Amino acid sequence: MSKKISLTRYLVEQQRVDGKIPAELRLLLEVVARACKTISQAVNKGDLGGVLGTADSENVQGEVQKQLDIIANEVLIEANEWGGHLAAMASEEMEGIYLVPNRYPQGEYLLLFDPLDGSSNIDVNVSIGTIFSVLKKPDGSVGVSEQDFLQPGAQQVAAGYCVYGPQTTLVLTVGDGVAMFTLDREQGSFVLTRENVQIPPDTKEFAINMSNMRHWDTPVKRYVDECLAGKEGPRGKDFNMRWIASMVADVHRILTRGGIFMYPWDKREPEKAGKLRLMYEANPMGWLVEQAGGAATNGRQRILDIAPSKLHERVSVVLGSRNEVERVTRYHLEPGSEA
Ligand code: AHM
Ligand code: MG
Repeated sequence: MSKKISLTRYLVEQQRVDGKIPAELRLLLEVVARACKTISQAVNKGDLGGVLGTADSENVQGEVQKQLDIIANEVLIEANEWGGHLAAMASEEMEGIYLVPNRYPQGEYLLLFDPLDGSSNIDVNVSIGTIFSVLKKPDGSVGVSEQDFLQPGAQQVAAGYCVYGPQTTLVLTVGDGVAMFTLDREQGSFVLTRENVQIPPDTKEFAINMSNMRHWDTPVKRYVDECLAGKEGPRGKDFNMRWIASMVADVHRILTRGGIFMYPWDKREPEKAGKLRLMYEANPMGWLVEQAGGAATNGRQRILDIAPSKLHERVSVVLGSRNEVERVTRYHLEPGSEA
C-alpha cells in the first residue's frame, strides 16, 4: 500500500527541511485547512443544513450576501482568532480589517480571504471555494492597521484555495511549488494527491464571460476573436471554451490541465479596474499560477508587482498557460491599444 501523506505531515516536513516555513506559519495553515473542512461540511449539507439562499445584507462591494458567504466568513474568523499566530484578518465580506481580540495572543501574520468565492453558484450545486493569502506584518510596525496589509502579492508567504466540488481539494503554495490535497472524509484529513503541479505553457482552452464581449477593450476582443476563428484563423488551431463563474474552479481546471482565464477591465463600469479583487483573489491565484510555471498579469503588468492602495482594490486578471498570457499581455502593450 502506498503511504499517504497528510497535510499535517507535509507541513511538518516543510518546516523541518531547510526550515522552509516557520512553525507559526505551519500552525496558521493547519487552522485555515481545518476551517475549510468545516465550510466543506456546510456546503455538502446544502438545503439539509438550511444554509442556502440569500441573507438580508450586502457586503462592502454592494453585493447581496448569501447565507454561506456569512457562515464561511464566521468559520474562518472563529478558527483563526485564538491561535496566537495572527495579528489581523481581512475578508471580502468585511469592510475593515479584523483585529485579533485583546484576550488572545497576537502573532505576526496577516490573513486575507474570500471566504466563499463563486457565490452565484452556491444555490445551484456547482463548485465554489475559499481563497486565502498570508502576509507578514511589516517589521517594526506598532499595532496593526489596514496599511500593513497593502503589500504587493510578491510578498505573500503562503497562498491557496480550497475548492468544494465533486471532491474537496486544498491547493497550497509556500513558495516551493504547488501541492494539492484531497479531503479524505472517512479519515477527516487532507491527503497529498499531487505535488509539483505544472501548467502546460500552451493551451487550446480559454475561460472568459463571453456575455461581456461588447464591453471589452480591443486587445481582449482581438485575442478571443482569434481563438474563435479556430483552424482557419491566425492561431491555426481550434479552441474550446469553459466558464464556471467560480474563479476557484476555473483556476483549478487550469492548474490541472492548462488554459487561460480572463476577467478583464470592461466598459460597463470603466472607473473600476475589473471585477475581481487584488488582495484576496488575484494575488493568491496569481502566485499559485506562477509557482506552477504559468503567468498572471493585469494585461500590462505582473499582478504580483502591483502595489495596492486599498484593501478591496479591484484588478483586471489574465492568468494561466504562460504563452497565452504573454500573448494577451503583448496585445495590450502594442502601440495604439490603450484603453
Ligand atoms: P464573488 O467573490 O462575489 O463570488 O465574485 C467573484 C466571481 C469569480 O469567482 C468568478 O470568476 C466571477 O465572479 C464570475 O463573474 P460573472 O458572474 O460576471 O461571470
Ligand atoms: Mg470571490
